[in-house]
Amino acid sequence: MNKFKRFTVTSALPYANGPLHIGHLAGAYLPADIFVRYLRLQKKDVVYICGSDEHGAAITIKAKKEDTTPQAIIDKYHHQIKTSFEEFGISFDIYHRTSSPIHHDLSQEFFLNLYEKDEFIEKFSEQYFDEDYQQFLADRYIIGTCPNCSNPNAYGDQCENCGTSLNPTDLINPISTLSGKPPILKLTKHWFLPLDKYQPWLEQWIDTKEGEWKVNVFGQCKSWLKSGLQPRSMTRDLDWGIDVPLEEAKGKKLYVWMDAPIGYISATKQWAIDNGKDWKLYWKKQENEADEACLLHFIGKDNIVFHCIIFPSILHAHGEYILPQNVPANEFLNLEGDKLSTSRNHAVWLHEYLEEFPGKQDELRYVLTSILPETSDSEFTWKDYQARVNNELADILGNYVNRIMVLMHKYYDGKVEHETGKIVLTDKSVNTEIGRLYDEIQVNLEAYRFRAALQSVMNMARLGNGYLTEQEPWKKIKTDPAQAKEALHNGLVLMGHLAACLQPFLPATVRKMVDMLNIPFSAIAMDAEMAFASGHQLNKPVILFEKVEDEVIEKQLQKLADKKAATAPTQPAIVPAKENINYESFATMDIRTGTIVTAEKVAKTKKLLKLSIDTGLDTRTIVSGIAEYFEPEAIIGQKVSVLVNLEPREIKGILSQGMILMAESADGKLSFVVPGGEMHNGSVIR
Ligand code: B3M
Ligand code: ZN
Repeated sequence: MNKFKRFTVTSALPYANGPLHIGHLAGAYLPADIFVRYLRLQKKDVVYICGSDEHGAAITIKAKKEDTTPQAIIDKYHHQIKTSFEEFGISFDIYHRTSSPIHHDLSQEFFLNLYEKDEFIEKFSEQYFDEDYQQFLADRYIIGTCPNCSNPNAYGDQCENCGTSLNPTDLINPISTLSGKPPILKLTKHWFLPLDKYQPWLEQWIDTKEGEWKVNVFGQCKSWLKSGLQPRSMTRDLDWGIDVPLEEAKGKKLYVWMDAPIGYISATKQWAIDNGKDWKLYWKKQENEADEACLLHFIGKDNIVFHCIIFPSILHAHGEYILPQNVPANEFLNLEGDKLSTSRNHAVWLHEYLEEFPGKQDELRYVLTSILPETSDSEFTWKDYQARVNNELADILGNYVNRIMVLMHKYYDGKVEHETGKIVLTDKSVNTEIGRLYDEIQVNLEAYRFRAALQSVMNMARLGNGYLTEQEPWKKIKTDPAQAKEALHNGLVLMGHLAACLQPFLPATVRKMVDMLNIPFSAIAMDAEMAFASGHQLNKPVILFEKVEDEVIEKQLQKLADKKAATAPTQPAIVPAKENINYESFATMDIRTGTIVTAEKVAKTKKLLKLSIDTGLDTRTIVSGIAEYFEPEAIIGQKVSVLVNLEPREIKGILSQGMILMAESADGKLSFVVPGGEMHNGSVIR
């Protein structure tokens, strides 16, 4: 990190098809904002880039749903998202949009650059086409049964059930989401990026990142490479997006994942124009490698392949651009025991939070930073929000600041006075501990461990509280006033350090602290000496954090419950009965009781668990699509019913021998089917 003087930091461009929720913040925005604020404190030259992703089926499908135009959708959500980010305090240098002409131009320039180098494979292939709508069916325009896991609602580009990435032609029984009818096949020409050709280069490059990139990111790249990369089409037959700049490609658009990452560059260009900068310094290779910028992409885990494989391939093929130094992707944030879901309205929406909790941005920043899904999925609950605000922000940080400020005013009318002309920290052990915490904060921040870094800052507040309790200036003021004064002065300097270290995390709180201290921001710069001149007058204390009352939390929980009720089907949708079968057919099924002995997630999938089951007959492996509902550790020892004579099937390279019976509720919740009484493994169910 230290070898770089210039940084280009990006956060994933949100699709302008809906508002932001706390999952977005915890994935790609809050960590980046903390990091960028830290870099700025280090006096690095940094540009922090973001903007709306305004192309692709995500936009057009939303437009259709709301019975309006794609343009209306992106205008509506771009402004809403931009405002929410601003109010929340995400400190982008620019929040741009991919519908801008500068972006269209640059994307076409990239395409032509690769085209002229003969990088693309031009291929005619048969693609699905909706005859009623006279439209090719790319990505989310087509659903069908996943060839891998039999999920009947897999998309043309990905099955969300098992995580496999697909081509529309992989789907079994494909259906157009436009007309609801089976599509026909029609010949069409597309331009493919030869990822297979770049594979050796990618392997070499990714290998240099071992140990530097997060394990989850590095591991996912390696496994993609291991299964072998295929050419990927960079063009689409769509009517919304950036025109493919070729005469023979009239009517075709660029694939949204080709243009969106270029959005980082076009946004930088716009920022450079607005601010009299040279954008090339932030993106292009330099004569001297030491002058090159450090490019960092903050994203959620579902975007890893695009930022670590596809976009780097495009940059590499172009040749003039730097590559990402790191891609610190986060895992997912859950909410109250359930996945965040836009369609089910199970979310804490940022614009609603800002409205209902005015002035409490830092409370949310604090709670989310404390639970960032840095290495595994994590969970937001309102009770935890309340506990962290009350017991940590208010009782530790707020309390410390308040004690210092109140006592300084009570005893000295808020005036700092010392015969040496200034006050500095005189307590050696406190001083040493602060130094150690500074190091800890720095090391953790530079390793993208924001949770740990914030903990270290809070430990500084704890240190202060401990010091005050030990010094008891409120007693010493009578017995040893000089000592009392020194203790409070030390405490005041510590408060200055605390403000300095909080800057990347809680900017609004720091503003209030700096106000109380009545000092300029430059006094809490990372390299500033923390001291107060004799005669300095402090301002009156203000309360930093109010406690969150139970009613507030109840209200939020009720709101989530109401939303759930509103989106849930009013009556449980009862699946229609199947046709009758005879007893013989039923009797061919051999169903037994068993016990789950081991359980683990199947790598690269969201929904699959690999189980070993004691069936009474043997202990066998079964792959089951229940990972979203059950933690592997939690179901060991669980009694289950097993169809033991189901033909073995290979799923994700694992031979699955049988099937666990599950009950499924109308809203898709799963539970195990188990006999009521005590049954030994191998008992027959009939
Ligand atoms: N809009 C996907 C997403 O929001 C996409 C990110 C683009 S980053 C260049 O998950
Ligand atoms: Zn699947």
